[in-house]
Amino acid sequence: MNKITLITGATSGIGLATARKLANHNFDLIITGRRKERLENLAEELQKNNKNIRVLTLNFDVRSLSEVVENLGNLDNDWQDIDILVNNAGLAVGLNHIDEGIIDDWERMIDTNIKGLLYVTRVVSPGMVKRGKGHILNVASIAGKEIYENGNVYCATKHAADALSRSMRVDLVKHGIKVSNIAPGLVKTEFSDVRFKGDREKAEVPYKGMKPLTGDDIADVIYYCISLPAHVNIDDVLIMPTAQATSTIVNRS
Ligand code: NDP
Ligand code: 8X3
Repeated sequence: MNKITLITGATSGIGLATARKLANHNFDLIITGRRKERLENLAEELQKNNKNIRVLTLNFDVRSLSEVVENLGNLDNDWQDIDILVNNAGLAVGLNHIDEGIIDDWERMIDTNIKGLLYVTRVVSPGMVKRGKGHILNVASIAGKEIYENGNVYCATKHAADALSRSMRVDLVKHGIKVSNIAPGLVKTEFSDVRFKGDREKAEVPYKGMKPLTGDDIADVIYYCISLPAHVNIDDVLIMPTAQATSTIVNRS
């Protein structure tokens, strides 16, 4: 029987690449996101290319506790035993000094990156506890290890995700559940388009003159973490482009 993996935020970037990677390795997939058409197109693509897997699409906003509970709390029997949870849905919105921060941007980041991750984990983890096994991977960031100018609230949410990875590991170790923190540096996805609210020119700036990571690079790491033997856990992975030494030191030669 295939293992069941739930990936939040599979409509783009890291989540999308992870869905493709895991489908190729015969995982049954629950893929989620707000953009329904993208989810359905992805499900069709994955099913077409991988006849031996099942794919379920769930279209909801991780910021809404009622939507999370409605979608993940009422799964059919044959989808309930989630083996792997990839808490990936997340975003940065805006890049301002703290005194000029936009409250709505702050709320979107806090509600998605912290509360959304918590809501999904709260609904999915009891099943893992009951079965005495499971693996939770939280996509945090270099921004959860360091802070940078204007990164304030995004960095705070990723520091929270990093702390939650460590807390989850402590709370769940006695139930045989693995927890891995995945902390990438610059990855070229739709992340920057979202951060700069559709301003394509600004969105290109972080990647100028350097070779960023791709969603596929992170998907490879996630697949590596989940394919290790039962007694081995990767606690934390900091994965950076070769051209990036810290959040702000980037070789753009
Ligand atoms: P993308 O913007 O390409 O993908 C983000 C995904 O998250 C989309 O599928 C989006 O789906 C989903 N998402 C966002 N908000 C919500 C929501 N409220 N409810 C449900 N799904 C949501 O960015 P990335 O792939 O780069 O980002 C994935 C994760 O990686 C994020 O947590 C990000 O913080 C983290 N990260 C990214 C880095 C980078 O440089 N790109 C570096 C380090 C970490 P939809 O819009 O359809 O809902
Ligand atoms: C995304 C990486 O450096 O843009 O988490 O904050 S960074």
